[in-house]
Amino acid sequence: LLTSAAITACAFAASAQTVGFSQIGSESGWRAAETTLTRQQAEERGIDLRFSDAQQRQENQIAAIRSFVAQGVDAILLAPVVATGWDSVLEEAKEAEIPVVLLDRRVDSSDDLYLTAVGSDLVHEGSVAGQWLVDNKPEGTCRVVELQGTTGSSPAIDRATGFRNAIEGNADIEIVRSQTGDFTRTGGKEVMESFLQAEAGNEICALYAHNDDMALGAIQAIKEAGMDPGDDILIVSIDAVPDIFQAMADGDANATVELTPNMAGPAFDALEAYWADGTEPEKFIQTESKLYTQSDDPMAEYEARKDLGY
Ligand code: GYE
Repeated sequence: LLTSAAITACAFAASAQTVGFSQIGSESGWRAAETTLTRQQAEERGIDLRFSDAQQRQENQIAAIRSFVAQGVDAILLAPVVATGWDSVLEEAKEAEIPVVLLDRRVDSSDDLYLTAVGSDLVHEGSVAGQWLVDNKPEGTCRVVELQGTTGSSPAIDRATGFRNAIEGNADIEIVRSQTGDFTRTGGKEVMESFLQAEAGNEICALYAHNDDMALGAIQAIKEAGMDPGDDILIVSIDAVPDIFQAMADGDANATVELTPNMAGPAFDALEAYWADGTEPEKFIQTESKLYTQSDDPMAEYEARKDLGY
C-alpha cells in the first residue's frame, strides 16, 4: 500500500513541468552563478530542468531550442548570446505553443515571440558606471579605456551606450581605446596588456569594463606592468561578483554595479502563473542595479556572495 505522502509525491512527479534551459556558456563568474541558481530554483520548485551549454555559439542555442521543441517541454529559458538572428527559431517555439522566457540578455525580435524577458536595464547599468566616473575622476583630462563584452550581445551594446550617455558633456573625459574582451578574465587581461602597450607614455586615467571578470584580468595586467590598479588607473565595472569585492577590499578596484544572478526566480514565478491560468506577465521583468564602492564594506559583500556558485 502507498502512504498518502507517497501518493502525493507520485501525483506531483506526474505533473512536474519540464523546462529546457539554453545557457550561453561559462564565460564569467556571474554566468556560473546564474547557472547554479537556475538549477537550485528548478529543484526547489520540482521543475525538471534540461540544461544545454552553448559554449558561446548561437548555432548551438538554436539547435538546443529545436531539440527542446521536439521534446515538447513546457517552457524554454533562453540566455541569448547575441541580439540578432532569433526570429525563425522563436517562431517555431511559438507555433508549438511553448513559452520562451529570455534571461539577462535581450533579442531584437518582436516581443510577441517570447513570453517575457527577465533582466536588468543594461543601458542604465552603463550610465551608473559612467556617472561614478564623472563624480570620482581626478581633476583635469581623464583618458579612459573600455573593455567591451561579447560583440553583438545586448549587454555589450547597451553598456557602451549607457556609459557614453553619462559622460556626454564632460569634455574632460575621453574614451581613447575600446575593444572586446569577450566577458572573460583572460580576454580582459590580454586586451588590457595591449592597451597598456599602445598607450605607453600616455596616462590612462580609468578603465571601464563591461563585466567584473574582464576588470579582474585587467587588474592583473596593470600590476604586471608595475602600476597600481585602483589608484594609478581607476577601475569601474559591472556584476558584483565576490572577487571584485575582494579586489575592492585590497584597493585594486573602485566600483561595481550589481547584477543579480537570480534571473530564474522571477522567470519561474512568471511561468508558474502562466501555467496555472494563462496569466500573461509584463514583457520585461526588471531586476535591480545597485552601485557598490570601496566604502561599502566590500568584505561583507564578498562573504554574502561567496557561496552562490560564482
Ligand atoms: O554581465 C556578464 C556575462 O548577459 C548581462 O553576461 C549578462 C552578462 C554579465 O557573462 O558577466
